Amino acid sequence: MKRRNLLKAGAVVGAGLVLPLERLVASAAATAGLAAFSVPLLVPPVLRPKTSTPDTDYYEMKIKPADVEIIPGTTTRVLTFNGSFPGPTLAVTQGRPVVVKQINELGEDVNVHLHGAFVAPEHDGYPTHLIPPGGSRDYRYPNQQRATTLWYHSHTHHKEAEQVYRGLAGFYVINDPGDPWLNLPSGAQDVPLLFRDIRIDDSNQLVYFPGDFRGRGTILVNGRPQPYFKVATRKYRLRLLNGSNDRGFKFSLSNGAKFYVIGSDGGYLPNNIPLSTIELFPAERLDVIVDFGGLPVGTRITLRNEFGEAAETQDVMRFDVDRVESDFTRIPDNGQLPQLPAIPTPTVTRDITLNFDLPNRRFLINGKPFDPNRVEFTVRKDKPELWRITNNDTQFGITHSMHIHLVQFRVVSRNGVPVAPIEAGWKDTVTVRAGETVLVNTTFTGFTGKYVFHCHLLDHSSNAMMAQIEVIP
Ligand SMILES: [Cu+2]
Repeated sequence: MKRRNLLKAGAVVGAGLVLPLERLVASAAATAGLAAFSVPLLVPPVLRPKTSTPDTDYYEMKIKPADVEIIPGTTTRVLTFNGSFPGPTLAVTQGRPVVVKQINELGEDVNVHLHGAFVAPEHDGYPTHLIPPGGSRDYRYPNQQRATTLWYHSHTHHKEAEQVYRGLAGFYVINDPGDPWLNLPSGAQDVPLLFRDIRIDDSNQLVYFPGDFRGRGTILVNGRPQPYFKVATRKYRLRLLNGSNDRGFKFSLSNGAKFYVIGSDGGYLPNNIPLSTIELFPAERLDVIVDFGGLPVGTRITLRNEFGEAAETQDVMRFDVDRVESDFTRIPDNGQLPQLPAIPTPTVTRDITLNFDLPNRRFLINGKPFDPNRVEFTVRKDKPELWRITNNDTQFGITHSMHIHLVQFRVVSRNGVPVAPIEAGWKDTVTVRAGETVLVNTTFTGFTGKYVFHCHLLDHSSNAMMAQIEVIP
């Protein structure tokens, strides 16, 4: 159902475009030439601070094009942070601020948004706060929020979809100094995995069309197509991020093993949730533990995508058990993870509608395209709000989502039914399928100013499906 919705979404967005057939054929040929699970998984490098003071770490990144190896033996022109595809991982400590200087060597305007972060508006990567070519900007991140996996990416006005598609995204992990007490898998067993799709042509170059969901038939994990990952007989903590513009994933493991989900977008869940399948829509993260303990060396387990439309999008990556190791880590149990506070009583209710504007081939929030000069809602700081978000695209069955900057919110219900535990924790992005009404409880704290909220199918957000709030004291 959801897959069909997404397929339809792709079809609808592409309605105004003619997709050259030869490129579709070339796309299939390029990946058909490479056997699945023939390249090793790469883990993005962890960036070191350039300098540190007693209370702040200073990082620096250059945003620049680079030629990287996606298909073995060939190079593909992508956009990068520091030449890395995806960008280097920032691993920071909760409560310790960092400043990231972003230097624009792209030749076009760009900016950087830290997705899921609690930041002042001038450091949020507001769509029109741009770094001109040759310029730079310092982004200050206080890291005063729960330990979790965030990600940074381009948020350039009208251009975020193409810039993220071409590579401008990376992990940002906030570690809690108290985490070692949990005895979770760590070090080489704590692995960020960015899943996304691309369309690649017969000269191994990325092809971008807005809404080209069906043409993006090659799945990358951390920038490599359908990689294998050698694992030991022990537990691994996998930080899953869907970095696709439009594609949703429904993951399962070919041996029927469970994912022990311990966190969502904004922090830990109150208990591990064992699940055989987990869905991950664009921009969402899940923090999961997978246990390879006790499996015979030589065991191969495929990470499957049950939403995939063909073998190339169904087989995502493979875990190859290649050595025996002892394991003293554990899956946190009841009472070991922080409990969720009660959802506060809202003081105001807001209605948000999402719909495709067929005559103009664009996507609207409350019937309007994004206008940086218009404030959709003026909200009071520290007052709990209820957002009632309705996806009206039943005619085309288009899935949307809602990402609200600055906050981590709580999803209350979907079509009147309380959400499952996996969605009941801290979230910054929620899927809203066609015809659904999702209730979200959110409180804007800490900062005042303008922040955007938008669908995180980036081919929609960059095509007008965005609006803004202004937080006032
Ligand atoms: Cu959308």
